[in-house]
Amino acid sequence: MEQTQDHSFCLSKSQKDSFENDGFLIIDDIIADKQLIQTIRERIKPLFAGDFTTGIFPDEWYGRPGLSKEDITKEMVNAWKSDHNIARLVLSEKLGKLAADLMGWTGARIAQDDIFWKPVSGKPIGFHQDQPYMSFFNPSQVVTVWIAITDVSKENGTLEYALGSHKWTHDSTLKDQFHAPTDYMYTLVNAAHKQGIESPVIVPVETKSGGCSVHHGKTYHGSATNPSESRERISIAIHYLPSECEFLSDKPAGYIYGRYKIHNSTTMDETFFPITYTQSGYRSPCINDFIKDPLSK
Ligand SMILES: O=C(O)CCC(=O)C(=O)O
Repeated sequence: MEQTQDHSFCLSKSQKDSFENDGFLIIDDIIADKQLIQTIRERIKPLFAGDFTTGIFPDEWYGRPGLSKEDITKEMVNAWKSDHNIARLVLSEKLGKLAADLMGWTGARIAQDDIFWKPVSGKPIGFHQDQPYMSFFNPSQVVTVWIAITDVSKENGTLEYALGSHKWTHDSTLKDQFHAPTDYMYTLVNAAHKQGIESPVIVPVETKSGGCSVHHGKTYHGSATNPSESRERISIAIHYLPSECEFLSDKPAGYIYGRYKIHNSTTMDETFFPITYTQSGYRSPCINDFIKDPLSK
């Protein structure tokens, strides 16, 4: 099977300019391997039921059958460790190159992945910036590639961006609700007002499955309740750091990342934070094992 590698992939100047001006970029059909997207779509339900084919549990798992409310947006973090099909998407060189090229980095490293499974009538995700969630690293830069696993549009609660908000000068904090807030635009509207903007321009990501959007770590984004009576929405976000990134030595690394910080060291071990693309051609050697089907060994 194809491994979502495409070394010829290149962004145009107008795509780079759009990202620079708007804080995001939507690209249709980024994943040529439609079979992989379909396989991942079929794996979502078993994954959330706890079927981890590699034997490794994800780092976060909200939306467990029988334990969680049915109408929240289910979320799973670092499922690439739990399922080799997710790994084949998340550890793709092409997506790493896309992230690095848009940010002007020499390479890209996985911070974490994040599955969002928004059922029919599924509750919103509050507007936020990604950067404050990843403030444990040096250099402190983040970019996210968000891949549509189902077709996505306003009709099924797609991701929304506040145009140009990556250039706003007031950064958010983490004190507002992420899952199912009463008003999913609350943080955004406050931030816009501080910036002197009455009504921020909101752009929904509309693309078919296999398309993607990429957003800067400072771009405000969130998503509404799924208004559809029949169409769930599934997407996988991949948060990237620059390949040379290290932990800050003087700051606790937080709830998930702290588990992987080696004592008295700032090194980010490539087993947990693989480098998926560098201009020199280097990729973390462990990737080849992660993308193999463990059941076929
Ligand atoms: O898919 C969503 O609704 C939220 C996505 C998100 O927060 C992200 O990609 O950083």
